[in-house]
Parts: sequence; structure tokens; C-alpha cells
Amino acid sequence: MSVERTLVIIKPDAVSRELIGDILLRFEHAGFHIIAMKMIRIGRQEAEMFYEEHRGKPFFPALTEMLAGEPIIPVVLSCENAIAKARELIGATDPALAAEGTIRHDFALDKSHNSVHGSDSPASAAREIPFFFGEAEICHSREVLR
Ligand code: IDP
Ligand code: MG
Repeated sequence: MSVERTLVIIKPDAVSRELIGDILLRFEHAGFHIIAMKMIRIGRQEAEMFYEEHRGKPFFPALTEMLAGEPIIPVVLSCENAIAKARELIGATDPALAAEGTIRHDFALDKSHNSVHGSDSPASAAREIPFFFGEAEICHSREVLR
């Protein structure tokens, strides 16, 4: 295993319910280092680009509408095995099926409002991190394991 970067997004349903701190705490307590973070809004077209792999699926219009226009928090996290580890901490897509103690089990409302995004593979992380952050916005010095 090696040190990896992954992209997490705190989605609008969690931002609007004041869960930013709770969710970041889960990652910090699990040993992730936050190496980049911002609060932004993106447009519909950007949301469609971000979720390109889901274009054509029945939930695609609602999904991109959910992500667009509202504040979201993209975060780059770093630690050993960060991609799989973050997915484990986040839990299953449908919070009704997510394991106890996972972020989605504890905070998500339903499959359409599941509070957090996490990159699902090294290829996804490599595409998703530059979608939100330039290299200059990433704090490399914090990547070294403490
Ligand atoms: P993931 O976020 O766990 O990786 P994906 O299958 O990549 O799940 O789907 C992306 C997002 O699309 C999910 O997080 C969820 O918000 C939404 N989504 C996925 N499947 C459904 C569905 O069947 N109904 C409604 N929304 C869905
Ligand atoms: Mg996914």
C-alpha cells in the first residue's frame, strides 16, 4: 500500500444541515490528512461533466440538479490506501444499506441525498481531484504521514 490522494465532496444536503464539521471529523479521526479544501457552487454543466459516467441513467437529471447551484465542499484527503479507506468510511450508496458507523449510515437522508461523494478508484481520483483543484492549491507538505 502507498500514500494516495482521494477526492471527497460534502454534498448540499449535508452542507445545508450543518454537518461539515461532523463529516470532516470522521476523516480526521480515521487518519486522513486534509490537503486541500474549498466551498464552492458549480453549474449544471459542470455537475454533468463531473458525473459523466452516469449520463443516460434515470437518476442523472436529479443527480446533477442536486449538485449544481448549492454550496458544496470538495476536499482532497491523503493517507495510506486513501481511496478504498474513504469509500469504506463513507458506506454504501444507499444509506439504508450502509453499515453502522459509516458516514452515510449516520448522516445521509436517502440514496439521492447521501451527503458525501468519494472517488471510487485511482483513475477516478486522478480525474476528480484536478476537476476542483490546481496543483498549487494542494498543500503537499501535509501529505507526509505524521
Ligand atoms: P457512489 O456515490 O456510492 O459512488 P454512484 O453509483 O457512483 O454511487 O452514484 C453516484 C451518485 O448518484 C450517488 O452517490 C447518488 O447520489 C446518486 N445515485 C446513484 N444511484 C441512484 C439511484 O438509484 N437513485 C437515486 N440516486 C442515485
Ligand atoms: Mg461513484
